[in-house]
Amino acid sequence: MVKKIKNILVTGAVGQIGSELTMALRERYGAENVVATGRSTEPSRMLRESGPFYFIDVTERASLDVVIKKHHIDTIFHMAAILSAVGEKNPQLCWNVNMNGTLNVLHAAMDFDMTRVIIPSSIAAFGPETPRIMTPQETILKPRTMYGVTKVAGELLCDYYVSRFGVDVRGLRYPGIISAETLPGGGTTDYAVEIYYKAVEKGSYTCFVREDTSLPMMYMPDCLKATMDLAEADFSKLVHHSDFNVGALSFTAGDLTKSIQKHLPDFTARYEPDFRQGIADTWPASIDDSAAREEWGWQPEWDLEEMTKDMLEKLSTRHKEGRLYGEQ
Ligand code: AKB
Repeated sequence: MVKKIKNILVTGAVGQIGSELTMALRERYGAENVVATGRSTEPSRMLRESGPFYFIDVTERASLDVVIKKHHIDTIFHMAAILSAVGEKNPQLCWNVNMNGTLNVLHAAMDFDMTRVIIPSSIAAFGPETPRIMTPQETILKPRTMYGVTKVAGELLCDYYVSRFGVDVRGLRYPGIISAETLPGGGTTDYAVEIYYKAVEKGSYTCFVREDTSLPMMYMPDCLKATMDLAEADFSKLVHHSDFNVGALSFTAGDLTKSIQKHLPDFTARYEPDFRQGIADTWPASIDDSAAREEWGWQPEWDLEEMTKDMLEKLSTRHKEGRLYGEQ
C-alpha cells in the first residue's frame, strides 16, 4: 500500500527554498500539517503566522525528535544546509551541518517509520573532471568544494538507506535557484539573484563571476514543482532515488545582464571575479535530466525571458512600496 504524506516537517524553512516550499506545502497539505523549522534566523511574519514554527538544530537529534513526536511527522523535507561559498570559508561547519543533519534526518525517518524524506543534492556534486555540457545522470563525481563533498556523500548515504533499510528517500541535484522572496545565503550561484535586486535598487551590479560563466539555473516556481512532484512520484517507478539531475535554464552572466537590459536599458554590470569563480569553473554549464523526465515526468516551464520579466515586476513593485528586501 502506498503511504500518504500527511504531517510534514521542513528543515531550513527560513532559507531561500525552504521559505517558499513551506508556503507551497501549506497550500497543498493544509497549513497546520506543515511544520516549519529553522536554526536561528527569525522567520518572516508570513511563515510564522501561517502555521507552526519551531527553532531546532538539525545537528541535534533530540531537538528534531521533539517536533516529530509532537506533530506526528511522517514526511521531512530536509532543506537545511551550508552552501558552497560559506562551506569554503568554514569546511568543518559545512561537514557538520550537512552530514550530521542528513544522518539525523535519515535515522529519524527510520526510527519513526516515516512515509518519506526529501533530501536535496546539488550540481555541486560534480567537479572539473565531469563533462560540463549536458552533464549525464551517471558520471564522475569528484567535487572540489566541501559542500560538493557533503552532497556526494549525502547522495550515497541516502541511497544506502533506501537499499539497506527500505527508507523512502528522494532527492534532486538543484541547480542555482532564482527567486524574488527570500535571498539565498552563501552560494556560488547567488549572483543570479543579487543582480535583479541591484538592477532595481541601483541600476548597476558588480558580478563576482566572469561575464562568460555559464551555469545551470532554475526559477523558483519550477524548483517548487520539481521538489513536490518528486515527493509525490510513485516510488515503484523510481530507478534513481537521491540524485536526480534536473535541468531548466542555462545561461551566462552576460546573457542575464542582457535579459535585464531589455527591461531596464540603463542597467550596467561589471565583472570582478572572486574566489567563487574557482567554484563555478568546476560545475556544469548544462544538465541532462532525461532520468527525471522518464521516471517522474519532470518538465520545466520557465525560460530566461519570462523569469526576468516576472522577477523585475515583483521586485520593482516591492521597491516602490519601500520593502525590496521584504518585511519581517
Ligand atoms: C550554491 O551555489 O552553493 C547552491 C547550489 C548550486 O547548490 N546554490
